[in-house]
Amino acid sequence: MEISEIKNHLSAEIVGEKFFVYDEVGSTNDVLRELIGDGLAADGAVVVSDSQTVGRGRLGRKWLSPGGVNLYLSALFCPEVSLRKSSVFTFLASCALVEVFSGYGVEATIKWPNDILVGGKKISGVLTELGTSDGAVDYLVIGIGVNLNLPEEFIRREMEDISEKTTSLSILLGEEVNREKFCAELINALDRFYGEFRRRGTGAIVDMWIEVWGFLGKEISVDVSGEVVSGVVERVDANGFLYLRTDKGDLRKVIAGDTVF
Ligand code: BT5
Repeated sequence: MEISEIKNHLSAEIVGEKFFVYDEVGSTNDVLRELIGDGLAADGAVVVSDSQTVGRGRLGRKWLSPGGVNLYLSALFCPEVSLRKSSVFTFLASCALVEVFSGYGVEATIKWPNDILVGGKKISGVLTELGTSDGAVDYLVIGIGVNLNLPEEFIRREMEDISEKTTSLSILLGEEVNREKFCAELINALDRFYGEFRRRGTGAIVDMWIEVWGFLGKEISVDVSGEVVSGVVERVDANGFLYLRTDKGDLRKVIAGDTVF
């Protein structure tokens, strides 16, 4: 990825003010954490890599990260936010992604908590990791993987078990995507939503997210550590926790899990 080409499209204030571009890393989240440890990364710092050898998802899952085709980005946020509310930053990234996809005429949807789908197929995922001390948030590292020019053949050949559930922007558009431009657009969108958070707090991000997510008042099923909880989404609180009314009439609070369809 060409750093100068990314900069050409940047209009962000804080996010991407400092950024680091690599050809290959283990995981951009780890590189950013090392830079933080070395005192080289401040609020808004961004790490981008052309490929990742050990890209990861949540709960030790793998994120397939072939070189030269996709976007692997980690952004550092040092907000005043409590531990309880930190998952709102996953929402912030999801809103930014949906907005950028819509600029390409692609209607993306959010699968709670961290997947971005188009036509039911995963195109992007968000991995939020925290740095804490004494129970308080020092920083958040938001890792984002986006399938940009991932070819159909790669998906068929290398992603057998999930090939039916995976897509990329180039497949949807039928043409190559300029990765640098997309990267800058995503940084710009993250910056705008971060500005919104700083002005109006987590509640504003949750409200926007609820709107984009679109499942308030609808029934969903969530896998919570192996137990599937189904119910109508009665509300989403300011921490981003879901409240599901089950058919037995109980109200179940869901903090973490995976949506199942
Ligand atoms: C995620 O986890 O979706 C978060 C992915 C975050 C990746 C970024 S890349 C930059 C930064 N550096 C990192 O090391 N990670 C972040 P999760 O919800 O746990 O989903 C993981 C699952 O998605 C896997 O188990 C596969 O089923 C599927 N998957 C793996 N690679 C994929 C890909 N390239 N495209 C679509 N689905 C994929």
